[in-house]
Amino acid sequence: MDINSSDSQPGCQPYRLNGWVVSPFSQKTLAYLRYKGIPHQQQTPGVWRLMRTIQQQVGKAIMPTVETAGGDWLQDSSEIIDYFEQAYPEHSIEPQTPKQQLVAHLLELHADEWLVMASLWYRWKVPQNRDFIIAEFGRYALPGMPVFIRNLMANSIRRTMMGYLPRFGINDKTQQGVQKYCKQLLALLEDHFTQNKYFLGNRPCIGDFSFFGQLYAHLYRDQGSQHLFDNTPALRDWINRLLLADGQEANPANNPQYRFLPDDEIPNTLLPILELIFSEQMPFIATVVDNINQYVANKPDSQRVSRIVGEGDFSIGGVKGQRQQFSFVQWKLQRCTRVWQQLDDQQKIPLEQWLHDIGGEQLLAIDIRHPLKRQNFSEVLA
Ligand SMILES: N[C@@H](CCC(=O)N[C@@H](CS)C(=O)NCC(=O)O)C(=O)O
Repeated sequence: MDINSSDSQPGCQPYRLNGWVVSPFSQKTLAYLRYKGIPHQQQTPGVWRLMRTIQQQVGKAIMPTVETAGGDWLQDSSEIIDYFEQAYPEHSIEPQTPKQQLVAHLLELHADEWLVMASLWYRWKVPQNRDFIIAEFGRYALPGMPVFIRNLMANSIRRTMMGYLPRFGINDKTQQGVQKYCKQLLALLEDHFTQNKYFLGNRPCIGDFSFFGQLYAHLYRDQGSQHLFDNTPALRDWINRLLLADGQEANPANNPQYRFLPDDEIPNTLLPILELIFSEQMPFIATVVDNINQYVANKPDSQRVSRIVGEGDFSIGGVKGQRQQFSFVQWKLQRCTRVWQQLDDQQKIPLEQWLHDIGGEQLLAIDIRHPLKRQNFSEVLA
């Protein structure tokens, strides 16, 4: 059993994943565990477990978290997946060649930190979702409680979430842009998955799991946005492939069949998606990095930067807005920039040339002066 149906009973599995079916980062992590065939048990934490045990262990009431049989806790979907990639290196989801590695992490950055705007808008602003999502949240937060109490709780979560939307730059003005962007992206994904099994060939990369989390947990599952997938059969097949994965593709006996594309190839159908990332998301990320640089310049003795370093201009679907700058985004960006930092000068040249060719040179110009690292479940200056 898994979080897509109901709780599994505590058993003797080495890892326990705490997360809700409606949570994109939980679905990202769960899809990964399923695909790799890593033994795990899923739990849907109620509000008490979230506010007490999980808060005590990782410092916030957040999902997903993973508990190991040894009593260690992991938090943040990317960090959790990194942990498992080390523990289970067979059939790695990390491509070994530079372009593919970079693209995998750009896709991760995009789904986790940008597509989330569409996920949030459709879930909380589309009226047809209201009753559905209140029932869902009530069921997971307060299992076993009467429906009217669940509804009270779920309504209060809904109000809180609606209050958060402007932080992400989602308001009456930008919502048009959010919808336009989302529809454009889904069309591009459809085009890609008509020709490719996963983003980079016959094996999913981290970007597949990040996109799956946002698309499945919110847009595909929520009643008010399901219609977006009416004309995307290939995208639906890709979702189902990751939803039903059972470790078989990652099984050593099947390894040769399930590989990334040879010769560091990036399918042409990914280029317009990368263009979308470079034209709208990357300029905003550059403002986040600038403000972190500024923050540390003003406070040279600080060990950490604040969670939100300011507010920056952005544009989505061609509509301009302002959104808060979460410093965490730089940590996610560093997962991209470290790809070429690890290369020697000779190896860097073709990668940089390729970025120029596809309009991504601004990525090279982003000046991360103060890298962040994760320590005790939060970001600190490295
Ligand atoms: N960067 C985190 C994000 C996790 C996240 O935002 N989780 C949401 C639910 S999908 C949550 O629990 N939010 C509550 C909070 O941030 O306090 C990850 O990748 O795991």
